Amino acid sequence: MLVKVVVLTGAGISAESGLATFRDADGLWQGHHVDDVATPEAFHRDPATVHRFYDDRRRELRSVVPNPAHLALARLEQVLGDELLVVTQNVDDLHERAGSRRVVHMHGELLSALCDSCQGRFAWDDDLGDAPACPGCGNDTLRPDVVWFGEMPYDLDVIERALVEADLFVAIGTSGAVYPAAGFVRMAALAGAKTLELNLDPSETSHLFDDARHGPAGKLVPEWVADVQALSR
Ligand code: BJW
Ligand code: ZN
Repeated sequence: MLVKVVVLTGAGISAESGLATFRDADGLWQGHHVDDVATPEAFHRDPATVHRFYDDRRRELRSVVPNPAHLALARLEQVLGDELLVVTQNVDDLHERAGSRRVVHMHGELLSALCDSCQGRFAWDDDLGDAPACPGCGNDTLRPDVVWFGEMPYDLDVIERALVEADLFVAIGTSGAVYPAAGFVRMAALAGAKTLELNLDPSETSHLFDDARHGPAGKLVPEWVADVQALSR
């Protein structure tokens, strides 16, 4: 029995790999709220601070590895193939490194740079704070290729099509505090999908899901994937 599944992941799935979430604990980066460093206004006001935030996180990626939750989703793709789409809000590359291939990064990627002059997007694994030249146009106008508040997330057309066709929507490790991702559960449910939340604790949108399991993703996701694998045999 193959079903169409859309999995939405957030910072919580990468927490056990050692990457900080946005809204747990004090939710601060060197005294800044995410809202202070993740807006176009913050970047124009203080580009050095915003570059430092992203350059630090890009460097940190080199020292972390996928955890059992990322690996379980890659195993699920082996079973479901094209019937699984992972939509991640995360800008890390841990899903890809775990082996997932059908991944959409709706909030962009740390390992990509976007040029404010020519709008080119370039694979990038170095710092951006030292004003490197854009490979496309030569200007020193590269910025992190991430989606800040007030900007349009990537690939919403692909995501919305998958949501209306889905039989099952699963949100993993996301607080449900940021739209449009926080609205995907309603969209999928309205189109007829069953919905499941896997999160450390109840999210802001927990009440909208048909079912919710609470605990660490590194335990819950492999258990859920094993359930799906058993049903698919
Ligand atoms: C664990 C765990 C473990 C911990 N195991 N779990 C409608 C209503 C109100 C406002 C709006 C609205 N529509 C749009 C807005 C405005 C705005 C918005 O949502 N504002 C809110 C603050 C209210 N949205 C936007 O501006 C978006 N753009 C937009 O809407 O464009 C126009 C549009 C209109 C209509 C349709 C479509 C488009 C853009 C949002 C961009 C967000 N950008 C950031 C930064 C990205 C780059 C970066 O990484 O720095 O994205 S902000 C930050 O939040 C980041 C994340 O992807 C995002 C979500 O955070 P996430 O992943 O949920 O993390 P946390 O920390 O919040 O939660 C972690 C969870 O994990 C917790 O629940 C823990 O319990 C759990 N956890 N350890 C399992 N081990
Ligand atoms: Zn350029």
